[in-house]
Amino acid sequence: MDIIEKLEKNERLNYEDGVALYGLDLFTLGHFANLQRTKRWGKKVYFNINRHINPTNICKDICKFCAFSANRKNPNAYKYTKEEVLNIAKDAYARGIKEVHIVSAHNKEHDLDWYMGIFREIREKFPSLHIKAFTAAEVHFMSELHDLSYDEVLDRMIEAGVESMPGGGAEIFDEKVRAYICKGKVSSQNWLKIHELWHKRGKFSNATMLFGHIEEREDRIDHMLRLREVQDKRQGFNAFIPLVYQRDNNYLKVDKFLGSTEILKTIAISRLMLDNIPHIKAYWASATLNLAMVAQEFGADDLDGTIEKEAIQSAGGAKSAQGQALQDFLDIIITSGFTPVERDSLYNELQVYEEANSGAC
Ligand code: V47
Repeated sequence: MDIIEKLEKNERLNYEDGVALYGLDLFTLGHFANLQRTKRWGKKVYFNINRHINPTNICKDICKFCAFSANRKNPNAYKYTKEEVLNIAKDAYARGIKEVHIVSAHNKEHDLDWYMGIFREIREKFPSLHIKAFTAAEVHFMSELHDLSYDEVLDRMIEAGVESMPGGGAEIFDEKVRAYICKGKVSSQNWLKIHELWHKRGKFSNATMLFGHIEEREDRIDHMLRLREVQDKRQGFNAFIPLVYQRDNNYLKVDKFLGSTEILKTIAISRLMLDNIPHIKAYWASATLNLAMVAQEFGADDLDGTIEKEAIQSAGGAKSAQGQALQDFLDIIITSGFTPVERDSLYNELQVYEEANSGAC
């Protein structure tokens, strides 16, 4: 059966199909990805009102692609105090922010107790603020630092009030590429295992993929399929987030950068390959806001959120440092023909913004 026939019959796609999808033209891919997106979500596009907090950029690991961590190209090392993190959360809460997304570099001066103390205090003082925190790479780092099993670290997170896990640290699962771009970081197998253990506890998480550097198209399909296999077991991934590689201020030499077509194709293909992950996020901070708007036509149904302060993509050159003002965000979504839906961190709908109440023209 050829690939178009499989798409028309809505059959599950295998590795060879995934690679073959890249051979289709963008509009054919967009047509099929949009059918799937529309079948599930119609014209709705999800976002939340969130605040990213990155307590330190001092990291024991040296990932070649990372411009966020302090190094020779980024001499501005910082380390927040516990009070500083709590004040950011307090201020966010007072302004109606619903989620804090807390991820950090791997720094042994900020140990597990330090973070758990912060999470516990946020939980006690601001009980309606959802805590999305600790990537699988951080769980791995903490397990090595304290000689704890992954189970023990995850249980401590839950006990301290962490409600969901972000999808960072996945990068690219192919072992050869991974060894080149982020040697020493959590292995692919362990990244997947940590999320599986989290899902076993009835908890939800996200999954990212860093693309547009030295990986091949085949590696992206392999990455998606490894996630699909885990997802088949417990449906614990809420969203897949393809992160477009930002090229500035780092140690990964890449001559050829992705154009919009390849980015949109990859988003559309992820919608088609990941038939069991409900949400595909066009992360505007890495894809740019305008391309994220177009990506809504190519399978994406989620835009992350207003973010407020973005430190990782912007360190690599993205124009995302100040986040998005809510009204601007709503207006651009509505004028691009979609219905913004504010969601909570677990995708429960909080408010549907129809044109009438947005102020867009
Ligand atoms: O894991 C680092 C990536 C990730 C660069 O779960 C880079 O909802 C592009 O995971 N170019 C952290 N990307 C961000 C992340 C995330 C973001 C938004 C939402 C969620 C979620 C998760 O940023 C890292 C790494 O893959 N990253 N450097 C770079 N130069």
